[in-house]
Amino acid sequence: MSKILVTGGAGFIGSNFVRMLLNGSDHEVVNLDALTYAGNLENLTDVASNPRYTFVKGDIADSAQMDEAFAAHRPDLVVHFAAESHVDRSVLDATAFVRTNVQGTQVLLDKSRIYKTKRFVHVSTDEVYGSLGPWGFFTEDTPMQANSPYSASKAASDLLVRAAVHTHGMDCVITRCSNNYGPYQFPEKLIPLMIANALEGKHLPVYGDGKNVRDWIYVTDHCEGIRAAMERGQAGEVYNFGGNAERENIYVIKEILRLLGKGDNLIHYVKDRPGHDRRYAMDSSKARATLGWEPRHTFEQGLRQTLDWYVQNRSWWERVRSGAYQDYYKQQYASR
Ligand code: NAD
Ligand code: TDX
Repeated sequence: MSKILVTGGAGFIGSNFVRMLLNGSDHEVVNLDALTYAGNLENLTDVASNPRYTFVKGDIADSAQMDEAFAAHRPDLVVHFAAESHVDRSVLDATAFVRTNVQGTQVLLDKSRIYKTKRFVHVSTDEVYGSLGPWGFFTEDTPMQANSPYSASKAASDLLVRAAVHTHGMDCVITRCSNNYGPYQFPEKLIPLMIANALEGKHLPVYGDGKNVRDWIYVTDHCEGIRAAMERGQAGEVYNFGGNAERENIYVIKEILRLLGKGDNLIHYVKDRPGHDRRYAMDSSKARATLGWEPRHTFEQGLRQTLDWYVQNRSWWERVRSGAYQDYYKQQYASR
């Protein structure tokens, strides 16, 4: 049994990872999260009373706060999800992206070294590789050519992790994954936004010609990859994870409408995202061969499961859209 510090565990992928560890291992989990707009403790109500779970509110870019958290909890392992994660927000203002994704990662690396954490798992993204043409795949050796302020800040954090390995001999592993979807994804990202808008009869905004391609992976498949890298990855290595499910955005959107029994008249083409990457596609053969990992869900299975979840958990995303979810922390934790 290890004590695992999960940063960003109140977000989309982090909360799915925390749930997986609590339900499927005997590890202790300390969830450290600043509860920005993207952090939602309602993502974890089903596991929050587990005696192996602790929540700590903290900002990874605040060195004093992180010192306090590491001194109090002395984690064996750190799995680092916390980030500003939405490309559109980074186009409007990159300040928080540099602070959290770059500075915050360095603070965590420093504390992990000082407090002798055994392994640091850094959760990164395929977007650090830039954009592909119609053919080819990203491998772990593809040069980083980040195009958005978001992906540039993630690429900077990857390099800081690499530097910690080479300069300080730290045991770090970097994971890079393609586009996730599934339960508890904040409805600003493509799939949950389109589902929520369709269910409310609102327009579905398609950027540009709708023919940009993403490689979709169901969130628990990504979480299993991160766990495999944590347990069996080699220090200093990078592992790509993809869903083997390239789809044009317009296909995904039309499929959501079809499965919900809604008409294509809700589709609205809008101005393109500035610098919009055309295509991402991952070669995950290294993770398959060396970690024994593979995704369990086809896109069709995963999308159906995701649609069912958003239909059945309408109050979850309605509370997110109304802002009511931000009161939950005050009620549950602030008075303790
Ligand atoms: P998210 O935006 O849903 O969650 C981010 C979490 O980090 C939130 O709980 C937020 O409160 C927390 N956070 C933000 N700033 C913080 C700070 N300064 N201190 C502490 N906590 C802070 O993000 P996500 O989609 O779950 O992504 C998680 C990680 O996975 C990110 O590092 C992202 O780059 C990476 N990733 C995401 C995807 C994807 O498709 N969503 C794909 C590949 C990689
Ligand atoms: O309203 C929309 N309309 C639209 O056409 C939105 C929100 C998106 N899009 C397009 C843009 C992209 O081509 O859909 C595609 C997916 O967009 P996002 O959900 O914003 O994801 P993306 O920009 O691809 O980045 C995601 O995958 C990699 C995550 O947000 C990142 O955190 C992750 O690193």
